Amino acid sequence: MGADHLAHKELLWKLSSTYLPNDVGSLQRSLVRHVEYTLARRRYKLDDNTFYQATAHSVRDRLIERWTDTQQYSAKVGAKKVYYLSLEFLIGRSLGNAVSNLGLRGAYAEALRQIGYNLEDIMSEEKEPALGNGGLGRLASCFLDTLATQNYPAWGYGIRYKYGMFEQRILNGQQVEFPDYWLTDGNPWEVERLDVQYPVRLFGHVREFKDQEGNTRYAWQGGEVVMAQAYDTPIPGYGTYNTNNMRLWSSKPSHEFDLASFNAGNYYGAVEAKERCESITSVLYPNDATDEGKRLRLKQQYFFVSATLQDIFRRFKKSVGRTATTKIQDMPKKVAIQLNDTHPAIAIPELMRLLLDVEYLSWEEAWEISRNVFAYTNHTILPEAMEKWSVPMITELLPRHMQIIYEINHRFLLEVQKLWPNDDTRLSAMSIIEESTPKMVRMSNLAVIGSHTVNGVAMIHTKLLKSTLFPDFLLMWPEKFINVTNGVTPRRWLLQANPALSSIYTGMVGPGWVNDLKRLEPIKTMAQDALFRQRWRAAKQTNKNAVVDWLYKTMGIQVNPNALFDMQVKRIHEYKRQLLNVLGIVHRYAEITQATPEQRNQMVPRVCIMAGKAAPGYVMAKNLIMLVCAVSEVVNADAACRDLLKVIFIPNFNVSLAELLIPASDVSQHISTAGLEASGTGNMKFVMNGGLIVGTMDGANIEIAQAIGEHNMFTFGAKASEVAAIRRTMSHHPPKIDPRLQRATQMIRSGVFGKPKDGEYHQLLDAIDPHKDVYLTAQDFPSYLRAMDEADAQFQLEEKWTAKCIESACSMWMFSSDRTIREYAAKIWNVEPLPFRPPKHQN
Ligand code: F55
Repeated sequence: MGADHLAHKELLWKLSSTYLPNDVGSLQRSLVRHVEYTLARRRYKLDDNTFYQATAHSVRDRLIERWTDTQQYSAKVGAKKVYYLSLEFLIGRSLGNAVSNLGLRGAYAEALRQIGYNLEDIMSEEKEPALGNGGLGRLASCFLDTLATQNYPAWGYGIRYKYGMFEQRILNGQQVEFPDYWLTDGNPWEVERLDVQYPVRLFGHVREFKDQEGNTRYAWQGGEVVMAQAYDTPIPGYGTYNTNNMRLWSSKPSHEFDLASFNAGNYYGAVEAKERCESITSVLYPNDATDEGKRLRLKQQYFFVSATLQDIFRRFKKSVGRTATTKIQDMPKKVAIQLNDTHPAIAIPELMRLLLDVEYLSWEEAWEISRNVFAYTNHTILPEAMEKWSVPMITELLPRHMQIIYEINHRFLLEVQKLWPNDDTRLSAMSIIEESTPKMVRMSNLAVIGSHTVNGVAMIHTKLLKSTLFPDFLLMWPEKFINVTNGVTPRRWLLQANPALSSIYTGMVGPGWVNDLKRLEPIKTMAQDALFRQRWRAAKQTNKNAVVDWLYKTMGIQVNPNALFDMQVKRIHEYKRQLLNVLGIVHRYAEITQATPEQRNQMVPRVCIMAGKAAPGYVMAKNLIMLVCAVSEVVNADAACRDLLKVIFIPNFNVSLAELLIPASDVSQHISTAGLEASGTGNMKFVMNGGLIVGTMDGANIEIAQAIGEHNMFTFGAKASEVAAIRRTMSHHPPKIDPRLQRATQMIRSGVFGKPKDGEYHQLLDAIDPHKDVYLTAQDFPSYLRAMDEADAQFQLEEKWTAKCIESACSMWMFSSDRTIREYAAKIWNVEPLPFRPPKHQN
C-alpha cells in the first residue's frame, strides 16, 4: 500500500470514528438539523409528525454508528451467526424502543420539552409496522431484541410487505378490513441497500448434463427472474453497544423483463409482468391458523428463502476467503439457521440445490451440511394449520426443488424401511409426500427430516408434538426433539410499556432487572409490606386510568376506574374460545338484571375488554366479533349495569394497543381448549405486569402456574389428557347442559342482542351443541364460571389480591425471552455472545 493511501485511510478513520454526542444541547442541534436538512422545513410551527420524523432521524444516526461497528466487528472476528428466518416480524413502534434501548429516553424527552414538544406525543405519531399476524411474529421480534441485548451475532431475515396486517374497523358491529399501507410517511428506521440485490428464479425447467468428472448434474434454467432488494433495520440491544440487523426483502422487476418484452414488442405485457414481480411482496397473508395453499404465498416463501440463502452464502464465502482454513464443509460452524415454523422450510431443498448445482458437492456432503445448519420451531399442532403444497404447484414453480424433495424423501424412506421393514402404514405417515389427489408435500415432515433439532414452544406442546404429530420420527431420532418454552422481552413489555411498575422495580433493586429478571425475585417478600402493596396498587391505578382516558377519548366510552379490568386480547379463533368469554358475559348480564339492589351491591364491577382480528375468510371468527359488539351495545346501554358491567370491543388490536392495555389489566383470559394453544405469550406479558390469569391448563399457562404457584392462578376446564375421551363420549352421551348456559344461549337466540339476518349467532351456538362441542365450550362452562366467581371473590380482598399480584409478577423470570434465547443458543445454535465495545475515545 502506498503512503498516500495510508494517509487517506487514517484521515478517513479519524473523521468517522467518533460517536455522536448525546447531551441535551447536541440532541437539540441534531433535531433542528434534521428538520432543516433532512426534511427541508423551517420557520414554521412544526407539527408533531414533522418532529416525529426529525426525532426518528436523529435517533437513527445514533443507531447507525453502533450498528455498522457491531457488524464490522463480528465480520472481523468471524463469529458464528444465527439467522432467524421468519415470514413475520411484528416489531411494533421503533422510536420508544430505540431511545429506551440506547439509554437516551430522558435526554430526548428533555431536549424536546425545552423546545415545546412532548416525547410521548411524538412517539404516538409513529405508524406501527404490522408485518405479522400475532404470537409467532411478535415472538420473532422479542427474540431479536434479546439477541441484540445479549450480544449474540444474529440477523433476522423476513419480507418487507408493502401492506401489513389489515386495519380492522368495526362498521355496523362487524369487522371490515382496510389495507394497511404503512409506508405512506416513509420509514426512517430502514436503510435501502441498493448494493444488495439478488436474482430469484421462478418456473423454468431443469437441464441434466455431465460435469467434467462424468457426474450427472442439474441446472435450473429459464422461467422468470425477479430481483430481491434488501432493506435493513437496526435492532439495538439494551445496555450494550451491540446492534443487530433485520434484513427484509422487497421484490422488484429485473432487467431481463425489459429485454424480453422489448424484443417481443409487447409493451403492455411488459408492464404487467413488472407488476406481477412487485406483487410478490405486496401483502402479508392474514391467516394465523389455516393454510390456504395459495400460489402467491409459495412464491413469497421461496422468494424470501432464495434471497436470504444467497445472502448468507455470500457472507459465509467471504469469511472463508478471510481464513484459509475454513471450507464450505465448515458452514455449520459459522451458520445456524432457525426456521420459524414451516413457512421458510423450502430453504432446505434450496440450500441443497445451491450445494449440489452451484457448488458441485456430492449429495452426501450437501445433506450433511444442510442438516447441521437448519433447526425448526413448530408453533402449532392444529391439523388445519399444517402447511402442504400440491406437487403440481411446486413442480411448476420450482421444478428443481420438487426433484430434490423427491430425492430427500426417497433416501429417507429407505432408512425407514431398514428400521421397520414392511411397515407401509408407517412409511406413508412419515413420507414427505401425501399420496392424495393431487399429491401434497408435507412441509412439516420436510422440516423435521431436514433439521438437526426440532423444538416445541412450551412443555405440554412439545409433549403433544412428540406423541401426536411426530411419534414415528421420535422413535427414529429421540434426541432431535426438544422443548424451548417461549418468552417475551422485558424491555418492551415492562420497561417501555409500564413505566409506573418499572420505576418501583428500579427503586427496589436498581436498574439491573431489565436484563436479568431474576433480580425481581427478592421483591416477592414485599408482598407482606402494606406500604409496598399500596404503592403497587397506585401503579396499577395509573395504568388503569390511562386506559380509562383512552377509552373516553377514542371511543367515547366511560368506565369505572375501580372496576376489575378483565381482558382477552388476541387473534379471534374458535380454539381460543372467545365464545366462552362472551357466554360468561351474557350470564353475568343476566345475573345483574335479575338481582335485587342488595345483591347488586355485593357484585364486583367489571370492565370486559376484548380485542383481536379475525382472518378475513374465517366466518365463525367474524360472527364472534359481531356477537361481542351486539352484546356490548345492549349491556352498555342498560341502566341496570351502570357501573357494574361494561363490555368493550376495541378495534384494530396491535402491538401499541397491547402496550397500553396489558399493564392495566387485573385479570386476563387465556382459555383455549386444553392441548390446542401451543404456548401463548400474552399470558406471560399480563402476569409480568401484575395481572392474574383465568386460564386452562394449556400452553405456557401450565408452566406459569408452576412458577407463580397454582394458588395464584384461576384455572379451570378439562385437562389435555381428558379431551379426547370427552369428545368420544359426547356424541352418544351428550352431557346435560348447564342451566346457566341454557339461559345465556336462549337470550342470544331469542334476540336480546338483535337478530342478524343470516343467523350468525345460531351458527356460533350450534357449534357448541353438546353432541359436537369440538372445543369443549359447553363442557367447560360450569368450571369457567367457578373460576370467574373465584376471581371476583379474591378481587374484593384487596390486600390479599395485591399480594398475589406481587408474588406472581416477581416470579416470572423464566418467561423472559432472555432465558429462552440462552436455551436456543446452548441447545440448538451453539453460539456465544460477542460483546462489541467501541474504543474508549469514541464514547
Ligand atoms: C401465521 C401464519 C400462518 Cl400460515 C400460520 C400461523 C401463523 C401464526 O401467526 N401463528 C401463531 O401466531 N402461532 C402462535 O405462536 C406463538 C409463538 O410460539 C404461540 O405462543 C401461540 O400459541 C401460537 O398460536
